[in-house]
Amino acid sequence: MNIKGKIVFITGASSGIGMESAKAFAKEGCKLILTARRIDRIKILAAELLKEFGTESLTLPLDVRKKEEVFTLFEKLPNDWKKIDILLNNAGVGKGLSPLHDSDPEGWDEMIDTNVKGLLFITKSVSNLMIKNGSGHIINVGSVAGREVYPNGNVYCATKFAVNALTKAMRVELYDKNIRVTTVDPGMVETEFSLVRFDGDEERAKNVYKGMTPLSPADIADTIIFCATRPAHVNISEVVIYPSDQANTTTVKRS
Ligand code: NDP
Ligand code: 8X3
Repeated sequence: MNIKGKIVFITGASSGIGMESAKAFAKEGCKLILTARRIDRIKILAAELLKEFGTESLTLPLDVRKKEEVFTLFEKLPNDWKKIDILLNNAGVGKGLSPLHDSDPEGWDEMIDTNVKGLLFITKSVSNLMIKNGSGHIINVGSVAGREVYPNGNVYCATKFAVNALTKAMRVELYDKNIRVTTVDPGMVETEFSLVRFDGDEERAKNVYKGMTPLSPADIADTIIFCATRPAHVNISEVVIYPSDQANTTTVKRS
């Protein structure tokens, strides 16, 4: 399906998978609504995409955890940007990697508020617009952590299991409204994810990918574009994508 001219709303466009997906959708000729807390980054991205592909973008600062901020953003969206064709629910964080009994409840709040409640606030708003418009495609970025728990992943895994359940719920509630729902569930992808998870500890973040070849955010963006460009009668429901060096959440080949 040709998605040229379609409006794509992306959460977490300031880094990693969200940023690469923005580039990939721009290459397809889409119009973009780019959101994240780091507005400076998405403004630079929008300027680059305008120069390279002539992409029209709206850049909006947004913390998905803030319910009122999310709802107000959609109320204030200019009318010609309200026909959102594709939603990429990508914003997400991991905080810490230690047993539940040793981990910081503040990190739990951040993960639950961002990965689960943030996704809910955004989805409620966008799915109502899509229902009004009579069509749409919601693509959630889940994780293999939402399919298989690993030691010390506890709350992060729980949030991604929740995303998996919500994806299924959205599909049964929206399929008859001409809205497709997809989850793309990656294994290890080298982004700023580990840096954030380990509170800026670069050494520890680098070690996560030591001696193996992780996926790149562009690999995931490719997959997302594949899902978004299937003919209208095709819904890619779930994609699980691992690096070749990773067999499951605990089995990784390292040199
Ligand atoms: P990055 O840390 O590179 O990007 C995360 C993005 O989420 C940033 O753009 C960040 O923007 C945004 N974000 C975080 N918190 C908020 C918030 N409260 N409000 C709005 N935006 C927010 O990581 P990835 O690209 O790897 O992560 C993207 C998604 O992919 C996440 O959902 C993650 O769980 C998932 N994932 C990642 C994997 C990996 O190995 N990297 C594997 C499987 C899934 P800003 O800080 O500017 O607000
Ligand atoms: C993020 C990747 O493997 O640390 O979902 O859970 S992992």
